[in-house]
Amino acid sequence: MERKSAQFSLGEYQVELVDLPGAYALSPVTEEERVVRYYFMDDPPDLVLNILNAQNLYRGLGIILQIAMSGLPMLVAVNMMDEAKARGLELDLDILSQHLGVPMVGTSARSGEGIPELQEALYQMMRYPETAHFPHVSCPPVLEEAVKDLV
Ligand SMILES: Nc1nc2c(ncn2[C@@H]2O[C@H](COP(=O)(O)OP(=O)(O)OP(=O)(O)O)[C@@H](O)[C@H]2O)c(=O)[nH]1
Ligand SMILES: [Mg+2]
Repeated sequence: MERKSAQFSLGEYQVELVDLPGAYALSPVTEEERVVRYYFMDDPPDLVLNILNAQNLYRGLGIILQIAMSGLPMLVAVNMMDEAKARGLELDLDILSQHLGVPMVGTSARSGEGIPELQEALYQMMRYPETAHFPHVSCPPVLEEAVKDLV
């Protein structure tokens, strides 16, 4: 499985971008998931740029939560916005981002739309890493109560 990387500068930072295979979970079921999981464990990146497909955002929700809960800072790019719009899909990423507690930017890699905003969001997260926070995920009340008893 190929792992390509590229370098670019962003403001005062020199960034190494490593492209990992497409995965929808960190549970090592598929080969892609195994590669991503062990990459994150063995050599944790400073930041994860999680690129999802706007046409099938639901499928990406699981990995958003898994990466966020692993504690790695993450920026989500919702790509293929051009195709999604052409199909009449309307996505309110600001609302979704607020609900999940995870930063999200809409992009179209083909047209370049949203790429400056993505770069800006990336820069802000590198410049102010302390603003990275955990997602708003809660367990069912029964579990929340049980966990309270443990700590
Ligand atoms: N219309 C449109 N096509 C896109 C966009 N981004 C990528 N594509 C196309 O989608 C196809 C797949 O792109 P890849 O970059 O290989 O996707 P990937 O997610 O890395 O795929 P895997 O590594 O196999 O998981 C290519 O033909 C791209 O040109 C986009 O924003 N809009
Ligand atoms: Mg790829």
